[in-house]
Amino acid sequence: MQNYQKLIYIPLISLGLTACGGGGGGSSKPASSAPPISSSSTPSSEAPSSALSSAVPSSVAPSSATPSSAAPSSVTASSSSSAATTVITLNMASGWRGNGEGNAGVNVNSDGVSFTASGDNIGAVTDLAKPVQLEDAIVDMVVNVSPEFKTSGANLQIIAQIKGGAWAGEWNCWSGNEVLAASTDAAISCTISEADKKFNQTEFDVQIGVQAKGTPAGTVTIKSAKVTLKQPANSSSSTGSVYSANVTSLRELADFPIGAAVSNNDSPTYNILTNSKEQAVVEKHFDQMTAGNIMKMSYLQPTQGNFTFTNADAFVDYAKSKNIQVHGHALVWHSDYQVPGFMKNWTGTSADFITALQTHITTVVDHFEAKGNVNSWDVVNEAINDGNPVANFRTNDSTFYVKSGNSSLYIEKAFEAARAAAPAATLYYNDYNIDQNNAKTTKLVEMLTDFKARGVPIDGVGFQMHVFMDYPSIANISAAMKKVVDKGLKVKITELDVAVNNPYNGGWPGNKITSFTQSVALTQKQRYCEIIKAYMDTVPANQRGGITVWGTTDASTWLTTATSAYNGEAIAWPLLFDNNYNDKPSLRGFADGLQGINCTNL
Ligand code: 9MR
Repeated sequence: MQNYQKLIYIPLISLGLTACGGGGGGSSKPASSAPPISSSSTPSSEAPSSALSSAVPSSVAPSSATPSSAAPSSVTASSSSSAATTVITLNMASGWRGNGEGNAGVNVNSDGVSFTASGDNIGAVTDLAKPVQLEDAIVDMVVNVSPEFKTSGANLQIIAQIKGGAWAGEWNCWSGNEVLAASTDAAISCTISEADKKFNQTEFDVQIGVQAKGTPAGTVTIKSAKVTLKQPANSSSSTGSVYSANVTSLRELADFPIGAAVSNNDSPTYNILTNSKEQAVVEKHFDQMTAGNIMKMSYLQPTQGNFTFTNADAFVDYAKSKNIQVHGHALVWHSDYQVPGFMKNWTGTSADFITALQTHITTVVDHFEAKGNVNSWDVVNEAINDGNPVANFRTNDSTFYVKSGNSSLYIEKAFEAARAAAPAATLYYNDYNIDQNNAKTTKLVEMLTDFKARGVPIDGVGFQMHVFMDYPSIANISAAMKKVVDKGLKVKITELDVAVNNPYNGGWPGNKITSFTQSVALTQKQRYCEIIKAYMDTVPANQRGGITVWGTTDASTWLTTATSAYNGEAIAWPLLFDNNYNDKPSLRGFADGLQGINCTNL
């Protein structure tokens, strides 16, 4: 039996993952902070003017901090290749050097490579020998900072730089202090995708490392580091595919919202406010956006009473300017990473805790009601456990349950607060695996029956649907949706992606698909079509809340993180557009499903 839960929670929480490409941590960057600019490893005259700029001059002399000799001999890179990826594990025993003016150098010991974070841009780097094509490569590191570093409030920035030519650098990656815990391992990640394919070269070696940002103190230890190169050139998922789904506009094929989860500063690379390819795809095909991260609790109220709407406002304003609705996600979610510390550490009464929860909901919903185009909300996310054969509400793993006095009362209180603040908004309960028509679905229906009987204001159910090619069955997906339809509630597919690899189906990794071939792409097309068709066939028009995909390109999916079940390998290929924003066959499948066209793998 598949267990999707494993795939979501364990790593993200325990390692405090932050990823430049698709990860969540970057979004916690304090709104007032300067952007993550490198000035030490890039001569100051060529430093990009903002973190999101690709304005690296074409001709620049190397800085004194960067050795002019590109000899990479000190690095031992052990590579393992498959048809899909090459992973370079960096040697932590030698080859590293201090980087940045005034750097005291690195210490190498059994823990890894350490440096004293004595100032902004102080860090450690090592070399990768040419030829190495780093465009879209993912750099993953496990770092451990000292208590002084944590207390200093400084941040970390993974960097990469070509050691010659224009000395182009990747300066967009940002791991905010909030994702670091004193003396605790944290996984940080960066997708190298500085504009214009600067890293797609063979002439020069490349230096890779991490540096402190802000006014740091203490030490930083890099415990491990690896580089996962992009798909090989013959992969249809990473190269300029000649395929066209011939879909003019997905949203024009439906009279309900067609959405995508998008980022702003939580993923600088895929920032909807600055990435023109992301904008083009979103504006062409979607009329609803969900914030992948930045409307979660800790982003909006990091400390009690301090609401930080800047990033979310910019996101909503962009949507509004393009006539795109926003689906609010998520008012209440137990997952540790987005629960504000003041709630996790609550020592007051349960009644006061519920009041604090209501204050969060009321303040947030009021705020976006005033802006105008947030029309629906995931009010409570994932409150039901995965118990088998009997599911129940989450208990000890939910701050909300525990702090509400070991009670699920918080769920209905959340819905009541949301309804009071937004009488016309559509209010959803959102969860994963309920599409399996299993014990969790049964518990869901029990809750819906109870809520309806007692007048708790709920309008619909969000089926996340992070699914696989082979699981769950269309019959179970339809049956589960029908149970919600029969309650008179709306059904919304809120987070759809279809991973081509299923790590839970028993044969893994022996049956791992390592190359996104045309045949795989067409099978995925059929699967997308069948899922959308099941939705259209099962949910009556007036109960369709819409369909949202969880991301745009395969490059930005959450399923490629270092700590997901895919171990940082880009082998899920779960979305509608390839790494270069080209249409995939899955886009055609989605469109066919909306139009009732036969679902085929042709
Ligand atoms: O896609 C999101 C990823 O960037 C974050 O790191 C992660 C933790 O905050 O959340 C991901 O989105 C989740 C969504 O909010 C709720 N359902 C499961 C999604 C995938 O984990």
